[in-house]
Amino acid sequence: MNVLLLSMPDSFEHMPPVAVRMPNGALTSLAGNVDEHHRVAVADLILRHDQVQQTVDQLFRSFNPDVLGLSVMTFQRRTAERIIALARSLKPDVKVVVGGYDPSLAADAYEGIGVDYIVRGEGEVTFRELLRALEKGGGFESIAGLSHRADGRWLHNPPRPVHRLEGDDIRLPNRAARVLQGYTLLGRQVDVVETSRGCTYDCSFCSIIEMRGRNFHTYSFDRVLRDITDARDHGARTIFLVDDNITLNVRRFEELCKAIIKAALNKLDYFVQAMTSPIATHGETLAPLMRRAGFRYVFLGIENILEGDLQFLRAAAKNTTRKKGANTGNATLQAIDWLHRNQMYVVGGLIVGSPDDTRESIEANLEFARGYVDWPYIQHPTPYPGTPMTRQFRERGLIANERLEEYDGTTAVVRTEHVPAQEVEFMRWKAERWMKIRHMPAALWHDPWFVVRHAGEMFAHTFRGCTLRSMLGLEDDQRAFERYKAIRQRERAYL
Ligand code: B12
Ligand code: SF4
Repeated sequence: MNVLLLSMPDSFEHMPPVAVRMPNGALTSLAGNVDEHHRVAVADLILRHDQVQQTVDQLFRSFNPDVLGLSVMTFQRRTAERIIALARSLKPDVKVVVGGYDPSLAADAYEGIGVDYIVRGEGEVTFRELLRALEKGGGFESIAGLSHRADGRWLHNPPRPVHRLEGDDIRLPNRAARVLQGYTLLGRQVDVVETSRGCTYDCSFCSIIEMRGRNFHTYSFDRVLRDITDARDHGARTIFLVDDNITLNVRRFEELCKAIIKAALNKLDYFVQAMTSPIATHGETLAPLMRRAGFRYVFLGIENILEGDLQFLRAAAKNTTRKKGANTGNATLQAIDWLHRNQMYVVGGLIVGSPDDTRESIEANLEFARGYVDWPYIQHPTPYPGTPMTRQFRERGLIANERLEEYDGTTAVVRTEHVPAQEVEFMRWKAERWMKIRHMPAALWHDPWFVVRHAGEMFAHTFRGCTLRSMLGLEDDQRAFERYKAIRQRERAYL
């Protein structure tokens, strides 16, 4: 069968396509795990975000898919719906399959929009079995993790237990299946690699627990190194390790760094997401190893610098330093210090706009970001399907916006007890622009040619909505913010 797999074109404020176009790791993993006689094409629509309709049209003409698979996050649901309608108009009998976080956690929303199959949770084995059932013309009811229709009704088969990632059942991603090019992280070709799946924490804003429960499974180093090598052989110079929480097992992470160095794969740049606590506690040995292995950017899940907010986000435990088993305080500054001492950059993940936040508590977090992080990645709490936080916001009547296409993390869709949503977002937007500009010299030093060519566009993106008058302080920033909001509104209509 011909199988076309698409990821959505929607991006958000911290990932402007001019500088960041990241491949979707799920799709190449699915492509690597179907039976070999299928023809698979993977297209990340972020690479054609300004020509979505023409690209889908052209892919249908050239590839003539029997099966169309879409990977969808919640803020991309409306775009997915439109792509499905377009696909149906191009080929009415194409079988449409959806998977990823949104279809898994809000399966009901996909029942009436032209979808044939919903893959809930991990997809490799379920999708492989689905294609076999389609070829056989039956057997859908025995596929764990699949939702399908029978006699006009939707049936939701029992969930599939999470995979332990042992053995060769999940094969390497198939990067050769990609049909569009142009992945980049600040000018260097980027690819994604997994070394583990899962997390045992339960932060209230995170979808992971509802998606797969609290567990942690790892791939063997041999497989990870083969995967990195394959990414490099396909042109990658930067690798994003997309593990949910690689720092859960620090000893393993240190061994992984050593394995990367030993395999001479440390000429690549690495980008990873980490908790503050293990970096703070084990930074003395971990951080130098990370540096030697090639780590350049570390996304730190700081979440918030205030204890009350950390309690609400259920993120206090992962932000605490420990010595000999005893808690010794907030880990953030210590973690940042270890990373900076070892020449790594901190992407500061902060969340502002929790229910009890005041203007002062939001400002305290923004001030912290100004002082300590190299690249701000400040978001607002967003009520994604199935998270504990969503239930709390709903119970307290704080959800101000139900338009899911705006659930991108940088649009404030909830208000606090003290500050309206729009004002929370305004405060973040106003502060973050200048923090981002500060990182330009470091980016210029690393990738001069890219930055010289794209500095204008990057600057223009960061200051969208501003005019010379607003930059000179001759116009109220609120006006510039309104123009920025209007630009975002238009941009979201990808087709
Ligand atoms: C790495 C990552 C990123 C990376 C890379 C994204 C990319 N291009 O792949 C970056 C940093 C860029 C990113 C950004 C964002 N992310 Co993100 N990200 C993740 C993370 C940590 C891992 C995702 C991953 O690659 N896993 C590995 C792959 C193999 O697994 P997978 O994606 O789950 O896919 C499996 C199944 O879901 C299924 N599947 C997936 N798609 C499909 C399609 C079909 C057809 C089938 C059959 C099956 C299937 O099969 C796959 C293999 O088993 C998750 C989870 C987490 N713990 O936080 C969040 C997560 C996916 N991100 C999320 C969000 C919201 C975002 C942002 C909007 C904002 C933010 N919070 O940072 C932006 C938007 C990105 C954009 N387009 O602009 C949310 C999604 C919530 C939701 N309900 O939609 C998550 C769950 C985090 C959370 N907040 O809970 N993200
Ligand atoms: S530590 Fe990270 S992956 Fe784990 S639950 Fe919290 S936010 Fe999610």
